[in-house]
Order: sequence, then structure tokens, then C-alpha cells
Amino acid sequence: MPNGTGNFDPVAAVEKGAYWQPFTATRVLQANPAPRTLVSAKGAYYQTLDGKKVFDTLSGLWCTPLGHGHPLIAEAVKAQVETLDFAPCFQVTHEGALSLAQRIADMAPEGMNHVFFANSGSEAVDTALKVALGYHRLKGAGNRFRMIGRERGYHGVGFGGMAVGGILSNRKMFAAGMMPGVDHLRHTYEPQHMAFTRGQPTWGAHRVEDLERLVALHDASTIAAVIVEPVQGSTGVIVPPLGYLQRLREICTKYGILLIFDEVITGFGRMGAPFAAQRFGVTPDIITFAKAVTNGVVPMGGVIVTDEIYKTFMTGPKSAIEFCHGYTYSGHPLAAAVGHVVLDVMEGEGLYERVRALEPVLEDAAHSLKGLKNIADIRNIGLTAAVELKPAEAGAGVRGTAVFEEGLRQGLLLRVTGDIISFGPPFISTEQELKDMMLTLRNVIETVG
Ligand code: PXG
Ligand code: PLP
Repeated sequence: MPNGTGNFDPVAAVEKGAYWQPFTATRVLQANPAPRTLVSAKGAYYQTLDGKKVFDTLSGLWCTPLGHGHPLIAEAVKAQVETLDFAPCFQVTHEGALSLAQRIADMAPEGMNHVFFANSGSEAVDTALKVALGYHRLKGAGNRFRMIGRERGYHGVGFGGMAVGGILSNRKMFAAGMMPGVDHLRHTYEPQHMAFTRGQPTWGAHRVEDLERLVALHDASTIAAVIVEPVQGSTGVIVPPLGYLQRLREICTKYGILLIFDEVITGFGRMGAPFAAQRFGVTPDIITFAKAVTNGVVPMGGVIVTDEIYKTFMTGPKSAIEFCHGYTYSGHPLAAAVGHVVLDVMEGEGLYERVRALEPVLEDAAHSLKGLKNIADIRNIGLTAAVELKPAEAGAGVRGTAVFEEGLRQGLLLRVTGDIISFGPPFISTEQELKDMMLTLRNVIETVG
């Protein structure tokens, strides 16, 4: 049992608060912990402490597309612990990380053949920003220090990711710790021009010209990189307007600015292709990934870079370390073993194709809620969707919280941020499960009012 005595009481433990939880309204959790305490998971469902089986509408936190309790992953973890449970990644190497890096390079866009491992999306983002700074410095352009993020972007919670991120609540408490030299593009979400769009909006590509404005303000010779999520995930599935990412690539190329796609959510199949880069036909200089690479079972993140970037680092004295960066657990053997299983399953079971087949099913199911009271917008792309509620008179997020709680009662574990409900169901979901998910959501919204 968890405390070794056989009588651990999770409800009492939540109330005592020894476990201080990430991004949690702690006192809301403490008020009624049982429905929010997860005890087990199998396939696309969790079991809660109060005995409910709930559908996993966000694949954990966007990270478990193959579903829970996958037998091949369980086997691989056990075998790996018995063979090589840990291997230092500084100055020595091992087969699992070597071969997984090669497989990830093989599935990445052409010309992106080098993978640096981290353990989370936040670490991947920090790594990518440091690669960008190092690259320019090695090129003799150390004055390129600025990073450009985007409003409503989420790039994790490291000091770097926080600074390039564009979420007010994640920034204001830590304003004193902001990395210097960061600026932001405007976001592209304007509901009056795009509410209830299926797939990519036709309005908004011109917002990318913001980068020209920032170049005119700061000069390109001071800008290292632009970092964007191809689809903004955390702030509620904000889909790139048609042509936006293509134009972003053009402007970055024109000025020698590195383009970083943060694919922590969009990578590994969520867009019906290995990466969003391929789905949208735009190749960045750096891709960050995490989450689905190991189906959420063992933490792993990483960065994929172009041959040009890698080659630039492989200079200087032969005995010197080229990139003074890395984590104790980079390329962890367990994560690597699980990563191989994930790719075996994604490729072997044709899951990119399955996501493409499920996309219109989710799209139709989500958009069928249009016309329901208190819905402000519905949007979707790949196997993602968001249903945005109108805020209640009682305040922003009040209706969202009520929907979350009613969702649990009706069998859905929902991801609600403020009044936005985001969906990223498992790739193993059936068409019927996706339809049922939205039918249940309809009931939930009608119950809450
Ligand atoms: N970049 C992007 C684009 C992300 O979506 C991170 C970086 C940070 O990854 P880590 O592994 O450090 O959390 C993320 C994470 C949500 C949700 O509900 C999204 C994330 C994490 C938790 C919840 O949308 N994204
Ligand atoms: N803090 C201390 C004191 C350390 O010794 C280390 C790693 O050796 C770290 C932080 C970084 O830990 P990690 O490599 O797991 O990111």
C-alpha cells in the first residue's frame, strides 16, 4: 500500500496538503477530493476513487494517445530495468538512446537529423532556446540574443519558456525573473472573424507581419529565434490561419532568424502526421517534442535540429564539449525503451492514418454542439478540438468549473481552463466513443446551464 501500512487515506492526505500540486486550485481540490482522485487506468478510461469510470478526453495531459496500461509498454519497461536501468549520458552512450534518436530523425522533416534528449517539454524548450543562442554565437553573430514568442503561447514553465510564453497568469507573479530581450507576436484568435470554423481559419495570416514590425523595431541582427506552437494547445486549440506558418517561415529565412516549432502537443501523431511540420508543409529549424513520445509512461522530451545547426556545433577543439547543456536523465534507458514501443505501435497500427480518419468524426461531433446555449466557439484540427463557453455572470471560469465537475459525474474527465474545454482524445478511441463524448458533453452543458 502507498504508505506501507495498508490504511492510507488519500482524501485526508489531500486535505493535509503535503503534496503541493502543479497548476491546481488546491482549495477546490481539497473541498471534494474523491471524484478527482484517480486510482487506475486502462485503455481510454480512468477509474476514480468514488468508483466512476471516466473517459480520458485529453489523453492524460495530451500525452497518452495509445491509451493506458499498454501491455507492450509494460513488458518493455520490465525488460529494460533488467538489462540496463540507468546509463549516464555524459561522455558515454547506450543503444536505446542512439537508436531512438535515429528513428525520431527518420520520421522528422528532411534535413532534421539530430536529436537532443530532455525529460519534459519545459526542458526541451530551454534546450531549444540555448541551441539558438549557441548557434548564432558560433556563427559569429552573438548579438542575436532576442527571442520572439507569441501571445497565448505556452512553452512550459522554465525561466526561458515562461518568458517566451504568452499567458498572463503564468507570467505576472514571476515578472522579475523574465529573460531579457523577449518580444511577442500577436496571437491570431479573433472570434468575430473565425468563430465556429472547421479546421484552419481563412482570416488571420496577415498577423504574421508582426514579425516584420518587430524586425523594424529591434533589427534582425539582434533576433535569434521565433518560437511558436504550430497549433496553440494550452490556450484552447488555436488553429493557425491558412498561410500563416508558410509566411512565418519565409520571413524567418529572409532575416536569418531560426524558427522553432514547439511540437510538445502536436508532435507524434496528434495532427495525423509525425509532426505538425509535415501536416502544414513547413519545415522549421528546430522542433521540440515531449509527451506522446513515451505515451506519458516515462518522462521524456527533446529537440530535433537541422544538419546545419548540428554541423555548426561540431567545431572547435576536438577534446572540448561542444554544447555545455544536458540533464542527468537525458536519453534515459527506460524512456528510450518505451519510445521504441510507441513508434512500433504508431507505425505498425497505422495510427497517423487512424488520426486522419477520426479527425472528421471529432470535427462533426464537436460542431454538432453549435446552437447550444452558452457556447461561444467550437474549433478543431487533427485529433484536437475546443469548445469555448460563454463566461457565467458570476465570473470567468465559474461555468467551466461547473462543467468539469458535472463531467466527472457523467463519465468524462474534461480538461477545462477558464471557460474553454480542450479535447485531445486517445488515438485508440473508437468513432462511437468520440460521438458519445460530445453527446455527454451536450448533456453536461445542458445540466449546468
Ligand atoms: N510546450 C508546449 C507547446 C506545451 O504544450 C510544454 C511546452 C511544457 O511541457 P512540460 O512537459 O514541461 O509540461 C507544453 C505542456 C493543457 C496542458 O491542459 C498542456 C501542457 C501541459 C499540461 C497541461 O493544455 N503543455
Ligand atoms: N542541482 C544539483 C545540486 C545537481 O547536482 C544537479 C545535477 O547534477 C542538478 C541540480 C540538475 O539535475 P538534472 O540533471 O536532473 O536536471
